Amino acid sequence: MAEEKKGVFQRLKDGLFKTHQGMVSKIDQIFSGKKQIDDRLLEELEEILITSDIGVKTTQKLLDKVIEKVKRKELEDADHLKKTLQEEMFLILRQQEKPLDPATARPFVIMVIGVNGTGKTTTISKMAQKLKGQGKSVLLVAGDTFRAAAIEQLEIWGQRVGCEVIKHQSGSDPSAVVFDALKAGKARGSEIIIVDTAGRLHTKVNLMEELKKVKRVMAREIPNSPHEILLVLDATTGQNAISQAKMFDKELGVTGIALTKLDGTAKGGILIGISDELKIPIRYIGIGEKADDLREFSARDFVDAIF
Ligand SMILES: Nc1nc2c(ncn2[C@@H]2O[C@H](COP(=O)(O)OP(=O)(O)O)[C@@H](O)[C@H]2O)c(=O)[nH]1
Ligand SMILES: [Mg+2]
Repeated sequence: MAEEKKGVFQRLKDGLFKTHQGMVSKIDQIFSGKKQIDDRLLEELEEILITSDIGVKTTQKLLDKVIEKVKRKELEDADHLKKTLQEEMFLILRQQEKPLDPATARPFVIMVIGVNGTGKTTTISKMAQKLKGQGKSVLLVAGDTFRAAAIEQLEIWGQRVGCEVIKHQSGSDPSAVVFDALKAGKARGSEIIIVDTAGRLHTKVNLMEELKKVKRVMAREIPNSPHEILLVLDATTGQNAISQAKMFDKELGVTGIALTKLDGTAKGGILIGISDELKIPIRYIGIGEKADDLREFSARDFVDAIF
């Protein structure tokens, strides 16, 4: 068990290695050979935090804590400063550590939204695999009717994971397939229904109107649903992810975030910026393409893996 646990944490560390290098290794570098924490060093630290995509406001917040401690002569060396940063980042992240609890309704309806390519469909299949593994009955809904390939992709995943997929033809109205799926889910007594959606942004207005309609149909068919509006964001898109989140939240109301592709970027600090600026629960993080690479978000594990 201990061995297994170590393996799981090691995978997280590997997945976040680029961010470790881009942030913590660089902090080590500015300290090498220096004894004192002075203004110049703090400036260099600020630059590292900002280039890690933590965001200007959150970086300032972190620096203020450091400066406060320097003034009180509580910070003597690099290790101490790193420990302080680690704990302050943890405190920010911990506020958004709120795992999804699908046991609060049956069926529990999850509407997954986000821009094309952020990882919606793969995140859905990873979630389905996890939930199936916990013995839950899961129904998948091919609500991205805009592209034939998107329906096919979900079907293949459904077969692989062993979940039924409700679909219509490509080009059809997504709220129609959602209507059918919710009826089917109720009839079958499904515990969880996960709905994929389109993310084409070049027709932004239409997309938002379409998603609002899907949401209305859900609420009509199953009161209080969707129980979760999960926004999928791609960590490699940096500050763009924050503006996407603001836009989707304004239009639809986002109740949870999955941040994917943290393995592909040195700027994983974006997660700290997202937590601090958006105040939306972080449900999952993605650190690779395998099913196990979708992790329930743990603030402690995240900061420990980075540092
Ligand atoms: N490296 C990496 N790739 C990911 C992750 N999540 C998704 N992807 C990849 O991102 C690409 C787009 O994913 P997809 O689910 O089709 O995006 P969608 O358009 O939002 O449905 C695929 O090649 C996925 O394998 C992740 O956490 N890490
Ligand atoms: Mg997709």
